[in-house]
Amino acid sequence: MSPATLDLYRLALPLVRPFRTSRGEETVRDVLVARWTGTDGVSGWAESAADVEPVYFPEYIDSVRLTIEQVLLPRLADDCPTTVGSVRHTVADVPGNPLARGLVETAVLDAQLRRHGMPLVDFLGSVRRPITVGVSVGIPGDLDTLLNWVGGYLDDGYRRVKLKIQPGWDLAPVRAVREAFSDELSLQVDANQAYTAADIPLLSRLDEFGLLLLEQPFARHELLAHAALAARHGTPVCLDESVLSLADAMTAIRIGAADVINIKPSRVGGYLTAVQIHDVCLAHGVPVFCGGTLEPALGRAANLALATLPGFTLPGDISATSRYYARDIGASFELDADGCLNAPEGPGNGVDVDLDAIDAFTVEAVTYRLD
Ligand code: NPG
Repeated sequence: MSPATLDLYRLALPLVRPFRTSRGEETVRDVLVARWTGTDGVSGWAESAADVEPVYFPEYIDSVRLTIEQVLLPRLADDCPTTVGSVRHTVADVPGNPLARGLVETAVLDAQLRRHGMPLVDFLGSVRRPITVGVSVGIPGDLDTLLNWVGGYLDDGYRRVKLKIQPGWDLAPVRAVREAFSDELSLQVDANQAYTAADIPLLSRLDEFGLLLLEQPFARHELLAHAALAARHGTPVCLDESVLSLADAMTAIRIGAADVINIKPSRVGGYLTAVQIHDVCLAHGVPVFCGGTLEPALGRAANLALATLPGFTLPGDISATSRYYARDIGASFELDADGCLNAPEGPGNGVDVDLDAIDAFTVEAVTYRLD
């Protein structure tokens, strides 16, 4: 038996179009990919949602790598895990760091499932079904460009549109999109924490546009401000960045800070916690949708599997590969005639990783041996 190994690849994937939010602009997506190979030689793959800098998550690519190297792997080396459950158990004493823990957990889970020939959907206790997906539209330079982009995405078959907003780019773009397209268009907005409680009167004016939801208007710790906004019973308030754990989700629901929760598995520490949050939300009648971070194939596939669970009643931020990438690290996902995507059918996340693409996009790689 050879020792288990963990390969970390830092990829730089060119985006087909710059993606701008209230937090900044990306033209290339840097993605940390992990390959866990167990002592039996079976590999599992996962992607991290970490960014280059801590602009969105408190963790970032280098901090995730260091946490794995200095904190998680030394713990795992003593008792080399073969299941996601044993990873969780072994690193249970590590507080926070959901992105680092989630990356390792998800790679080990993928290896575990591939070893047993089990698709992630089956492991999650769900059934494969077509997932209605939405598109997230970055902030363009002007309204005409926005209308062109939205029109193009609707022609592509997307059934729900999410507009990024920020102070100075809020009422006008939403009004323009509402006026240009049908009232039936499912529309939601995401502020990525760009407002403060003093903006509640302004944000209340979004009510007239019949939005599905307003996502994360305030800073992540401002749960009371979100609760105050939600108490108005206007546009439903959705939390994203505020929810880094199951406890965060439970607190938010308890104090009325979340009418909806965006579940991003990598943000909350992996798919097991994502399922727990889903279950709590379902029990409390809080709808959820699967969030996205411009995932390449691995994350996209696994998120589609997660989104088959029954509480995911809102379209996810899981668009077709071509929305972001001309070339991916696995087969592309394209919308079907109903504007849906399907999780692949194979074991684990179901993606056949294109090693040539990994090679082509890798800017840095490191291998750790657990012996
Ligand atoms: O379609 O994958 C997607 C992107 C959806 O807008 C989206 N993601 O704030 O939720 C967000 C945003 C994001 C992108 C967050 C990259 C973090 C990193």
